Amino acid sequence: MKRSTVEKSYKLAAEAYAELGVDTEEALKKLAAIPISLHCWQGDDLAGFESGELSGGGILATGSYGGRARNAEEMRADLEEVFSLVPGCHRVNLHSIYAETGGKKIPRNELRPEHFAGWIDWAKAQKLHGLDFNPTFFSHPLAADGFTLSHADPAIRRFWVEHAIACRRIAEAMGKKLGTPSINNTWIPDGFKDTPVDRLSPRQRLCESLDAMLKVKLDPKAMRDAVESKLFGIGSESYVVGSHEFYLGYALTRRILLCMDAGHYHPTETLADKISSTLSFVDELLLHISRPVRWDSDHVVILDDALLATAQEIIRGGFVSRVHIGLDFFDASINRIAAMTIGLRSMLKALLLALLEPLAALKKLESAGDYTARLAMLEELKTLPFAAIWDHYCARNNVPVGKAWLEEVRQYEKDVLVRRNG
Ligand code: RNT
Ligand code: ZN
Repeated sequence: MKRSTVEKSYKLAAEAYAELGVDTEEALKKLAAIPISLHCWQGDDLAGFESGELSGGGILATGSYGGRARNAEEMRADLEEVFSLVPGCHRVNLHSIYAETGGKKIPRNELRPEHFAGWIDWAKAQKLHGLDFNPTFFSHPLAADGFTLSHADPAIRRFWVEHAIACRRIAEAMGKKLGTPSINNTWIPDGFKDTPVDRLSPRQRLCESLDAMLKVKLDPKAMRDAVESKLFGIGSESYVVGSHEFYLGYALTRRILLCMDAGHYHPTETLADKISSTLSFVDELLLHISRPVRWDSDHVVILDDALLATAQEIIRGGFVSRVHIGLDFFDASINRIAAMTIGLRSMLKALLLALLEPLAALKKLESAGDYTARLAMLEELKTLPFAAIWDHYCARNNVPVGKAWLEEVRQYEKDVLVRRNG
């Protein structure tokens, strides 16, 4: 689209919003201040650099699209490409399996910040908003029987507690070097395929392990802990140790962050409704924005009703400073750069749509009991000229407007991705 068309459309659209009392410039300013944490693992289908098999907890990338990143250089180049197609300043979310160990096999409980120096230097050079982190409790021989921090064997538990502590220190180093707290998120695959008899003991062991992990006091300005629950996984259909209730209680009593993943609840539950409930008690949340299709399928995030409702809750509730937004999906059946770009752009569109609501007016209607007008307004808002505001935001951030980003991805695919074999 011609730049002059984008600007003309923006002017008209801004007038339409202004009629409702919405200041589009204000909305764009607010949007620019919301960083999204882009998960690196869409870039390589969660393979990591340890040369191990992906396994555990039913997380599985399906598809065989060519060109996945095979090492840190390739992954960083791909991420740079994504960020060149998306407006704003964002974060990257790493797992411990993305350590750079110079070809040496470092046991996970011995990982150190130096193994992430390449990532930290890159994040600084790229002027990223920051880095986030995750210990990796899957794709490992000591996780092969489906238990890690809640394992009945104390030696295996100990190994994973040491890994957890090692990762917390790495997150702290990231946060210190980059000047923004790194959120270190703990998700474990632990659970039973079939009906357990003793549901309590694994949870007691998990609690002890987490307490041992948190005993090491680190600088909250540099790192924060989050815990992520799950309902079930492949191989843990009947029982998951780290359930929602377990971690809600844990996060509350230990004053750490609760991580909620959109795919980790019963299919008719919505993440959106959980935000104000949990924030009534926990200080901060980490969200894993995903798209469950019939199950926790981790499809690429798109601008659907669920995403919009989540964004609306964050904005309407005034929760921007207490909600950390991370993406979590992995689809190996399409171009991975496109997958990340679609996910990031969709998240930003949802936030912008939410920021463009005439919130005070809507609240007024609600408190006056005028539910007729509330419904009417919410429906009218859906067809306001949102696209013109979004296009203008992309143009002024010097990223492609509309579908033009896809041409750049196609070019990158031709120049870079097809040369990768595997
Ligand atoms: C798995 C969780 C978890 C992972 C990542 C890779 O069900 O959603 O967040 O997707 O840690
Ligand atoms: Zn998740």
